[in-house]
Amino acid sequence: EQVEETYIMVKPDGVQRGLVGEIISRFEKKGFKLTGLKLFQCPKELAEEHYKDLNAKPFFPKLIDYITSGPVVCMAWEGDGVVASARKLIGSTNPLQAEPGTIRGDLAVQTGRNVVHGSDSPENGKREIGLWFKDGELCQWTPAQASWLRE
Ligand code: YYY
Ligand code: MG
Repeated sequence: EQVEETYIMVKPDGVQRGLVGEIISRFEKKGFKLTGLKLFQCPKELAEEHYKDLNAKPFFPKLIDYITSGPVVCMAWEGDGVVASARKLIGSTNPLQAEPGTIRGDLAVQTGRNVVHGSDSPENGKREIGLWFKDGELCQWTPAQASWLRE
């Protein structure tokens, strides 16, 4: 059985606002496994490929400017149901509609500055990890706490 994986990214506003540790710790504490992590200045072409499904939207140019406006923190996380669970931890796209307790609900106020990205399907999780990470940048390892998280 294939383990599910998701691509999570702290966007430039999250990095500038000093929220990197806070955001990583939400996924770490939940019990998912980190398999990739780097600080990265995203080139425009990669941002456009990542968000290609949105390229006809009126906000697309601003979205690309935003994502490339400073370093992002790229992460790969794996675990059972990690894609949907991470989306719940992140909260709604519009931070004003995101529930308290979620990352966007607690830490952001505008859709255009919503601090974090999470893949929306297992297929996109794989696709996005493949886009943002090179071979050799991901680690396969067994966390010491594994047997205390899952029976
Ligand atoms: O997956 P998620 O990030 O929650 O939302 P998407 O619908 O995939 O949109 C990606 C990204 O685009 C969103 O996080 C902010 C931006 N955006 C926007 O600036 N204005 C909108 N009306 C919708 C999305
Ligand atoms: Mg999305």
